[in-house]
Amino acid sequence: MEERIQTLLREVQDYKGRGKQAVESFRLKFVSKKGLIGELFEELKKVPGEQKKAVGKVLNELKQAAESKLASLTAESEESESTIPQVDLTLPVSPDIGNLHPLSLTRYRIIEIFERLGFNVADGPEIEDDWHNFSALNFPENHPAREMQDTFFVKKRGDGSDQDILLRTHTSNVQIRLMEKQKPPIRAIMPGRVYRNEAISARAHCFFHQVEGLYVDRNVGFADLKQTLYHFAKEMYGKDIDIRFRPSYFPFTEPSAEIDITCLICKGAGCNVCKYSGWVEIAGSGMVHPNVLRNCNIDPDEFTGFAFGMGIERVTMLKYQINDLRLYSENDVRFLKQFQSLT
Ligand code: 2NM
Repeated sequence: MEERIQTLLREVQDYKGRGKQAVESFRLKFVSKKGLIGELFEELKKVPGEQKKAVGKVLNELKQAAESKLASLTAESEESESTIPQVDLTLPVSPDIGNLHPLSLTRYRIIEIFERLGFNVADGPEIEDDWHNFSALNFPENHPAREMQDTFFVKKRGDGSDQDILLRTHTSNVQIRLMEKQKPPIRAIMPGRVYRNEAISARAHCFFHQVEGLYVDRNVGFADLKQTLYHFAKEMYGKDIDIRFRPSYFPFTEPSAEIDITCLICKGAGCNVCKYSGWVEIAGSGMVHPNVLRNCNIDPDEFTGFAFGMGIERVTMLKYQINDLRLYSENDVRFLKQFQSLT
């Protein structure tokens, strides 16, 4: 019997199985009550008294050896299943990870510049009512921008609604919503998608993206508007560009101005992008019309404000010399990948 015990001890010590199943079959074979060691303990009862002590001693040693082997096999198999990852970490990383869309790159840059000037970022609905998209902004009832050819209507007045419901044509609706619910000082920019019913071409699309800005407080003047946009243009396009303000007209601002910078394509020498003027338009702006403030229950005798708006597509075109608006929405990877290093 002692010989059988020694053979089993060697078998236990040399056991090489790995993994959950091997550990379980080791337990069943040796350690469990009905296993080989259990059987030997049964036999021990029949061993004559004088030998019992010696045989019992080696049998107990075998039992302890089997139990500690089981413990180390169990620990080993748990470790290999939980902490050692089942992936090959030495494989090279795929170089084809994604990158930001150029319009996102520009939007993030614009937000960064204005946040440092103390502007918050505000958001609002793309499906809007006539009041927030047109009427509150001092658009006359018969203004051409309200016409069918420019605006996508979702629902016409009377069709279950007391006013037209439409896809916003600019992000100024967010300005109105902000002024309606928050009293000055207000200093925010509104990036977002806008919609206009236009035939798609290299220069026009039925949707595009804008960032508008609004600053309303006591004693906000045209000088504040000029300096803010002057700073923005230098940050966005570089210190060596020139900037000019040209008188213009918008229903929601008075006075209004359009802002030009030196053409980045020809550096002012004249090319087809700037139509040989040396200047390109980057934004519209103006002092918020008193009617607009009144429409939002802000007293124009106490508060004044400036507002501006620019197209993200246009800013991006100038910055990266992109000549066709359609590239932005075609998702051609050859185009998108060119912005990988800027992400
Ligand atoms: C522009 C140009 C000039 C503008 C004005 C307002 C508001 F709500 F304050 F009246 N929002 N946006 C504005 C002014 C937008 O985009 C070319």
